[in-house]
Amino acid sequence: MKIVDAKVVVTSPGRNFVTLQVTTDDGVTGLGDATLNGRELAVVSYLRDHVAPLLIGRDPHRIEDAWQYLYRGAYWRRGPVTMAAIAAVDVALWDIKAKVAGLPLYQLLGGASRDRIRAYGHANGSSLPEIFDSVRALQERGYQAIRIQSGVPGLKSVYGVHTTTSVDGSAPDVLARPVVEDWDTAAYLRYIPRVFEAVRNEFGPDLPLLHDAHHRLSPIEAARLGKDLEPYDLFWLEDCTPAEDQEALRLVRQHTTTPLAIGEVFNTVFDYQTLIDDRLIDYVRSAVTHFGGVSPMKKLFDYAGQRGIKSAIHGPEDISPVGMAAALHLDLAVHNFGIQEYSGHTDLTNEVFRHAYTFDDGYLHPGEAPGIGVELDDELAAAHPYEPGYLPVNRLQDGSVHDW
Ligand code: KDG
Ligand code: MG
Repeated sequence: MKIVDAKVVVTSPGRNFVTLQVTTDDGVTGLGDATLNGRELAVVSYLRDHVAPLLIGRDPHRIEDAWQYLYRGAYWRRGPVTMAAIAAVDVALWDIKAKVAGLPLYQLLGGASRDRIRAYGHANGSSLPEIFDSVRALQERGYQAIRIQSGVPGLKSVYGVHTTTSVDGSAPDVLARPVVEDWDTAAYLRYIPRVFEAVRNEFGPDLPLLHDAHHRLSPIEAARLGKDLEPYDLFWLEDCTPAEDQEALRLVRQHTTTPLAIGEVFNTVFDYQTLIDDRLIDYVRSAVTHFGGVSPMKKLFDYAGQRGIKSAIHGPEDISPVGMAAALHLDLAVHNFGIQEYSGHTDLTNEVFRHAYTFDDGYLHPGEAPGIGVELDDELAAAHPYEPGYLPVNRLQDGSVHDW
């Protein structure tokens, strides 16, 4: 069997998605997600100009060899663009292998370790009543674990949640530049424990609650937040310190028993080495789409599992249904599954990417279709072309740039 075509499809059914479609001489197709929010076209070029030509003529079954060829062979390894491109190839080849075998991918990863996959959803609001309504709306959709993001008095934006209006109220000039948001760490640290106290009082002790600090805190600030949140029994505090600094979490860990999660912007296992070896975290949060695909994610989970650390694959709406499907096959198969983030997609996105996975009663399942279980509607995808778009940027009150 040989690869005869590798096509990059960019579509925007509400937001941009980049998909690699690999076709074999037997007419089997495989899909991989390569969406890098706000930098999509860099990955398109990497795939189209530098990777697709190298795939033609290769045996699609040699997945590990293709991965090593693209990772080691390029010399310039790691980084989000490279690893998103490699991820798309890896997932597309797993999709082909599983389709040829006539099995859903999870069967090739060892088979199901569980019957269903617990998901968490995103609640947010700029006031407590808005947050409560948002939690109730998620509960009505079946969610049994919920991430809470809150506005902070004095700040105009709810941080870490995609917005379309700048802090000055103007609409974004999406063609030109990102919207600007505002931030005040001291105000945030004072306010967030009150939000979780109110949510616990409203919804009781049993509901698993999560919170994402989006890399905005210094180690000592994160340590204080972790301690202040202990009475509210969080499932985790996510991305509390800057992603580049593994040692930062050592200080946080020394001060709090609030569980810690990190990894959505990590690209390789080396970003986790100290964190896993020294048990500084409880959950690894990488996305299949940004970590080089199913192959390295499986290795990461096996490594993390040796230290009792669990999986929690990144799954916001900027991971396409292709990336989500790949995640769900891993979730079902690995023993040390923790939880799966799941925001869902618009109806139009679900039409462009028809998928076998399901969400019921707060639990996901990848379905039993051979492969990863996603089919791309090329015509509908083409009817919704790329639209320039950025994530927001964040500035402190003095005008300096802070992490978003
Ligand atoms: O593109 C950025 C998003 O993926 C990110 O903001 C989502 O932090 C996020 C999360 O935990 O889902
Ligand atoms: Mg996050």
